[in-house]
Amino acid sequence: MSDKPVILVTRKLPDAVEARLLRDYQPMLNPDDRLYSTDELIEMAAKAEAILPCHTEKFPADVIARLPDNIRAIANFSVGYDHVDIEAAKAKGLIVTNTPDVLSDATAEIAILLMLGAARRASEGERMVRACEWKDWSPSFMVGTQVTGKRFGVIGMGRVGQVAAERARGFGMEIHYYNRKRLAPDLECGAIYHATVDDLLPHCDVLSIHCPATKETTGLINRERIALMPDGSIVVNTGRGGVVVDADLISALKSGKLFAAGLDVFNGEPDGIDPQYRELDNVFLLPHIGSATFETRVGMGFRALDNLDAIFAGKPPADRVA
Ligand code: 8YV
Repeated sequence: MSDKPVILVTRKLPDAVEARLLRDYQPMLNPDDRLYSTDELIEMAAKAEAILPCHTEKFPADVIARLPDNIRAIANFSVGYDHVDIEAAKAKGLIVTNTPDVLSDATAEIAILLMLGAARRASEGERMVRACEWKDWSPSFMVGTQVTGKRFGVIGMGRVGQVAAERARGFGMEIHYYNRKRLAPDLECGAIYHATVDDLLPHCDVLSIHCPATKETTGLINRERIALMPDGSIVVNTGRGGVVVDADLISALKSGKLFAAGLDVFNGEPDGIDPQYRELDNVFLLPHIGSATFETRVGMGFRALDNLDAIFAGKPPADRVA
């Protein structure tokens, strides 16, 4: 019998990642990529020493409490770890890691796609062409708003926020940001810092949300804060749906206070997203694909494995969050 650690891998991962898992561990793979129930997870965890989950598997306090004691670590295949109750994990002595850096470029690309899609009415136009409803052209046809030279506001100037800002600079946009801590000048690259979200919002022609979902950021973008944004501005969200109050965003999109929104993440995703989003013309919607590139998915898997390698070598993993 092999003495390699047994790892419960909850979803189908890229071939290169599974090959490395098979070389260095005894992985419990999920070739059919079936979404496991919590009971199944707990049952399978009885045979494993660590779990390598995605954000699709939830570990609130009661699930953490039910994990068998043989589980030493949760090595997430995600940068966000709001699906894990970190305090409960710490209390149980679990090591929890995430996968930062490797998905910053891919997620920033999607933020820019959402910005452009929202500003230039891409969803509406695409649907029109597909439905054979494009009948005419006129100077007032499908007119959107230009982002070049406008202001790009970032909430959460971490790794993804910084890359998104860099890409937005390519459109001659002026960068404004809010972050819990002001960045050093070499990372700021001339971006204008605002000490509070409320101070930032009046300067955002485009607001791009990159902060994690925490108790503090839940419902951050609500009616009162949207009111602080310039009329006709745009909201982009590649962070987490929970940062936005859907009813308030939808009402601002309906009233015209906001020109449009570009959203990759949602409260209640995938099945429970607010159905009103589907009815609005001025939203550009994507199904949580911020990190969905071949390169990045391999990078995320390798990063999760680097963390597991460290843990099983008795060393501190680089990306420990608990
Ligand atoms: C991932 C993400 O695809 O890494 C994150 O936090 O939101 C996504 O880009 C997903 O979480 C994988 O588990």
